[in-house]
Amino acid sequence: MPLNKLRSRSAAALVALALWAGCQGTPDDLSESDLPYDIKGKVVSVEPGDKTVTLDHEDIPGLMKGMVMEFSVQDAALLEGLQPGDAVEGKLKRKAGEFIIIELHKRSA
Ligand SMILES: [Cu+2]
Repeated sequence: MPLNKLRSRSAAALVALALWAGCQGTPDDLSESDLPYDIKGKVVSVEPGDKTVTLDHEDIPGLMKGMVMEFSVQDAALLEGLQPGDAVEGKLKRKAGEFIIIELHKRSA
């Protein structure tokens, strides 16, 4: 129940953000945030309370080399069931100069 509440609240926030971006965003901002990157790596640590995950990620072509770094996730639910050491893959967007993970799941080894 509290989780559902949280989800609908962040969904509402996303809609508000999307509306705002539609009104205020320059074409440059839109192309930045519309382009998702594939990401592959290994979970180093998971912080659902902060909606962040630290990944040891592989090279992301056109974006960055492989490294260990912390990412924000769009929804804490994306982190459910993930543990340090899990091999994962997902999608990453750039939003307002920040990286945000919009999809993340375990890779079938
Ligand atoms: Cu990185």
